[in-house]
Amino acid sequence: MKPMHKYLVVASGAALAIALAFAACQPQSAPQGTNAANLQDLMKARNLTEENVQAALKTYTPTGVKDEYYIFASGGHSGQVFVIGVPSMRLLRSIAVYTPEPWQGYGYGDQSNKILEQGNRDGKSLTWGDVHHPALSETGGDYDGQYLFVGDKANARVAVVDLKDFAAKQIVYTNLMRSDHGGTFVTPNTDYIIESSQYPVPLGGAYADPTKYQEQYRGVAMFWKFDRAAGRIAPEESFAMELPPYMQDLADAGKLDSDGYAFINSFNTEMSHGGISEGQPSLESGASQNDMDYLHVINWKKAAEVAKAGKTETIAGTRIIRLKTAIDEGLLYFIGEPKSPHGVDVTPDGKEIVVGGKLDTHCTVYSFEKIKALIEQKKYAGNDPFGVPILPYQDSIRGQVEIGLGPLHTQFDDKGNAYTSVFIESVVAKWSLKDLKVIEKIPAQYNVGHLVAAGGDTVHPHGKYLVSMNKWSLDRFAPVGPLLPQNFQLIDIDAPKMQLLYDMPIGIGEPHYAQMIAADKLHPITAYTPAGTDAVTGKMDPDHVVGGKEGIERRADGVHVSMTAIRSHFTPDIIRVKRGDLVHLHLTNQEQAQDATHGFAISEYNINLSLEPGKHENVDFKADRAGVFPFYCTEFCSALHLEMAGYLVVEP
Ligand code: K7E
Ligand code: CUA
Repeated sequence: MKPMHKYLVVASGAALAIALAFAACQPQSAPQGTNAANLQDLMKARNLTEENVQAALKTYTPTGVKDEYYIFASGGHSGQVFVIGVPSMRLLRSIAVYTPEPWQGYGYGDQSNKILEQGNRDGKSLTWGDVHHPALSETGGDYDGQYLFVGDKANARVAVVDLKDFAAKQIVYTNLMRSDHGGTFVTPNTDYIIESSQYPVPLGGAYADPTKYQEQYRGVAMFWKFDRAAGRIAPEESFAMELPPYMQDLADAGKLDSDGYAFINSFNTEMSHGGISEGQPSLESGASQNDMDYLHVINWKKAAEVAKAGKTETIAGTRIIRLKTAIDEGLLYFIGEPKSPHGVDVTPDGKEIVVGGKLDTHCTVYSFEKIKALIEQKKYAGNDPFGVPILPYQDSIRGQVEIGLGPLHTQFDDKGNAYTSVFIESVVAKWSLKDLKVIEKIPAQYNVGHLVAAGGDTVHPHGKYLVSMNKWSLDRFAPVGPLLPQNFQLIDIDAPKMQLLYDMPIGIGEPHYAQMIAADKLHPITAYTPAGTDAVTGKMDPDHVVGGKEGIERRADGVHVSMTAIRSHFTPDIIRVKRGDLVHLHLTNQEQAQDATHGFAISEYNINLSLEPGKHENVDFKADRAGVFPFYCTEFCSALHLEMAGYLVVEP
């Protein structure tokens, strides 16, 4: 037997050709499957081309070797975020945000229940979210690896995830909107997190018939103030801006030259509101009549001053700059954008804004310098029906790029190139920012939505890798019934020609946008220290349990069980209560060793906690049925893991 590693060790990049040639010289035995004696036989047996092998060598990550980048991908209607390693495309973990998730114990203990409860709008328990646009916190326009913000389109909420422990810490919302889409996007130093509404509703949750759409429905741009020291959004320091009832879409914050500004797309400037069965055009056709919609240009820095000066009203608990004030103070301008635009992306130098028109074949490149000059000269082409000044379109743009059918979203590399997803054509188009010409297209399988490149929306994009986040996978994977996974395709963008490297099915939700960050920017903890820490506050939980101080105590408010977990037992391991007792369980994992996580589940009580090393959890439940209920550790933590169990004994 010829040892395989002889070829694999040398086979990288240009060395591959040599390795292959060498392999070809070896005597041909009759190889089958992975028993093949040499590389070429293996390729033959598995029907692989030289390009396939090259792609494999660019992504294969041996055991123990870590990925160079992390992707934080929105989880769509799973309500989660997926963390994926690049270039291996291995799923590293999910982060529960808007949806209870038992593995993480999220939504099954008091600490995480409190976070989910923050997102219960009007007291209504919401157990899912539609995550579209995650945003990493930035310092000076670069990812700093500290926080991740996550928007929920379905219920107009924004969540904060701490990247120290990859866990959700806060959910906020404003009653000014009921759905969002232009969220979340951060300003270059994460002063504000932008969230803009998608489907206009009457401000503050009031009732108004859809026939009163133009008079009473409104869009909103929300600027959530981030308190970095606290690691939380400060709702009381946040403010909103009223917008006309166009359907605001994606947003992006200006940077460098355009720092202080925000850009938001819109469609449906026709103000169509549906009503197919009431003799009105459907939204689909009603919203697609005009050749131009409006790019919203917002001076958020000035708006923050206006809000600080108190020129706001408070509606449904949120300070809002009314539309008239926004116009009078010079905070809001429109520019035409063709046609039914979707993505808006500021270039790495902050000088230009790229807009993709879903029903157009172009990307339009706006010049911030020109926009600023037009605003200063008050050179308007007119006003919209609400009085918002419209800047002349031709004078605002540098030009257009003929991209193809259905350009959506754009990312950037370190060599002055832009990459635009082209939905209808199912390709990724690489084009030159300098001369606005398409350089190359690579097919995507299929219907590409967002793209993500390494640092692709920062002031210092890395190039290297790009992932095409495709909506349909069709024939790419082994069939799994009518509901198919999405398809993430990893593309090498450093090669002279773009090369497809890997297809990764996502069978848990529909990702939209993602962020790709260099792994060395992240410094996650391995344990909560000291043991007894509340994972949400980061402080010692007042009810934490020290070894030797365990016990069961009947108090006025119920039975308090103070329990510890350590390999491989719970103390106490028999909990005796009476039927009808309210039980307050306080449980500390005493471990500090990496990966020494214990779980805690009680049969038929819908409880499953995840106790990572050092974590403390509290959970209240009513012992409402008499009987004997086993509890056990749900993480295979040691050789005696099965013995890590006990009984909840509920006397009749
Ligand atoms: Cu899916 Cu950014 Cu919500 Cu486009 S959006 S694809
Ligand atoms: Cu602890 Cu299994």
